[in-house]
Amino acid sequence: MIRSVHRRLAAGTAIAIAGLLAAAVPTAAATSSTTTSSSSSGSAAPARSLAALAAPDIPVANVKAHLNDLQSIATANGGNRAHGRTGYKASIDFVKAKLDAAGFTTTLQQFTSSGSTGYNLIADWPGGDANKVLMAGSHLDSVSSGPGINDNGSGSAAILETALAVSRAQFSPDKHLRFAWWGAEELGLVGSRYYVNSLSATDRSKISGYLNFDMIGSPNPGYFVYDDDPTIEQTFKTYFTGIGVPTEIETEGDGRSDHASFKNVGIPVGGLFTGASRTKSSAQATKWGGTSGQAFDRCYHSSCDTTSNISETALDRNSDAIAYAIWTLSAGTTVPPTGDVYENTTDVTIPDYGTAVTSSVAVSGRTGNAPAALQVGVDIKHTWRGDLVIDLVAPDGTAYRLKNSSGSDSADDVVATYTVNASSETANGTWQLKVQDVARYDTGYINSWKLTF
Ligand code: DTR
Ligand code: CA
Ligand code: ZN
Ligand code: ZN
Repeated sequence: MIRSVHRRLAAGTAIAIAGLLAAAVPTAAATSSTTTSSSSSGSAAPARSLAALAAPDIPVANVKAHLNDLQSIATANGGNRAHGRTGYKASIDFVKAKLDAAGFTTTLQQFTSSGSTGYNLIADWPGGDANKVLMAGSHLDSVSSGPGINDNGSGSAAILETALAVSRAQFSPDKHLRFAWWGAEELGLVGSRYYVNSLSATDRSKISGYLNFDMIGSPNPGYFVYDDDPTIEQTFKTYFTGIGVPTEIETEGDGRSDHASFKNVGIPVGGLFTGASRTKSSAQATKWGGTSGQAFDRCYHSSCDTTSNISETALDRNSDAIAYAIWTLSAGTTVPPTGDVYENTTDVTIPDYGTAVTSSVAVSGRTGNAPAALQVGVDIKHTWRGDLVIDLVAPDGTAYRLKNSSGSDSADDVVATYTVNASSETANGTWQLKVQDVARYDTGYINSWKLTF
C-alpha cells in the first residue's frame, strides 16, 4: 500500500537559507546539507564565513600517513613511482582502495604514453547536481629519480584525505564532487590532457571549476595561489587571510601543471603551490620564515624527495585550505524547493545482508519531466550506515545512485537530502526508494522519504 502524502509548501514559507547551510557539515548522522525552513528574519553570518566554520579540519597526521604509504610503495618498487613503472600502478591501486572503501564511485582511465600504459583515477562522490561538477586533482606520478613525496605525493595525499573527510561527513553539497589523480604529468601533463580531451564539449561545460594541487608541502615553503579564476583565487586568499598567512601569486607561469589542461579548454581553474627549485628571497623569508637564498624545495626531482622533504606546517595549512575551498565552492545557488512534496512515511524493514527493499510514492497531476535538481529527502534509521546502498528509481525503472556502501562508515542513520538531475524522466508515475544492506550485522529500516519537485 503506497501511503504518500502530497502537499504544497506555501510560497514564501520556505526561506532558502541553503547558501548558509549548504556548507553546514554534519558531524554525526548525515543530515541535509541543503535545506529550507521558515525562519524569522535576522542577521546571519555571510555564507563564506559559515563555510569556513563548516569545512572540517583535515588531520595532517592522516595526510602524512598516506605519504608514508607512498614512500613504502616507492621503496618496494625500485625507489620511484614514475609513469610506466610498477611503483605508479601500486600508487594508483593504493588510492583507489581507500576511495572504494569510503563509498566513492571510482573509474580507472587507461592511456598510453612513451610506450607504457598510464592510468588516471577518477572518483565521483554520489549526489549533487550532475550539471555542476567541482573537481579537485593532483598528479600521482613521480619522476624516475626518486619517490616524489613532495612532488607530488603531497597534493595527492591532501586531496585523498579531503575526499575521505567528505565521506566521513556524508557531505552532500549542491554541486557534484569529483576528485582525480593524474598519470604522466612529469612527461608533459599527459594524463590530465587525455582526460580533458576524452570529455565531450557538453561534459566539459558541466565542470564549474578545477582545483589543482601540485607540490603543497615544500620543506622551505612559500604560500602561492594561482591567479587564474578570480573566484577560486579569492576563495583561497580568504582562507589564508583567516589564518593570518600572507600569500603571493604563483608566478612560475601557466602550463607548469595539470590545471593547464583544463584552462586550455576554458574551464575555470585555481590551485596552491609551495615552490620548487626557485630560491626564497629575503623578503619572502621575512614573510613566511624559512631560509632565504635557498630553494623552496632543494630535492625537487631528486632522490631526496622523501618523507623527510616535507614541511608539516605547509602540508597542514594547504590541506585545510583545500577542504575550505571544496566546502565553499560546492555550495551552488540552490533553488528553494517551494513546490510539491510527495512523501511516504511507512516504515520498511531492511533485511540484514539481504535483498533490496523499496518504498514508493505515486506522483500524478504534474506536466512534463521531473526537474534537473529533484530533491530526494531520505530518513533511514540503521546502525553502521556504511552497509547501505541507496538508489532512487524513476517510474521507467532508471536507477540513480544516491549512496554507495562504505566499509569504513560506521556512523548511524542516513538523514540527508540528495539532488538528482531527473530532467530526462517523466514526472508522473511511481517513484521508488531502493535500499539494500550489503554487509552482515547491523540492521535498520526506512523511516520515511520524500520527493520535492
Ligand atoms: N611542473 C611541476 C612543478 C611546478 C613547477 N612550477 C609549478 C607551478 C605550479 C604548479 C607546479 C609547478 C612538476 O614538476 O610536477
Ligand atoms: Ca588540519
Ligand atoms: Zn615534478
Ligand atoms: Zn608535480
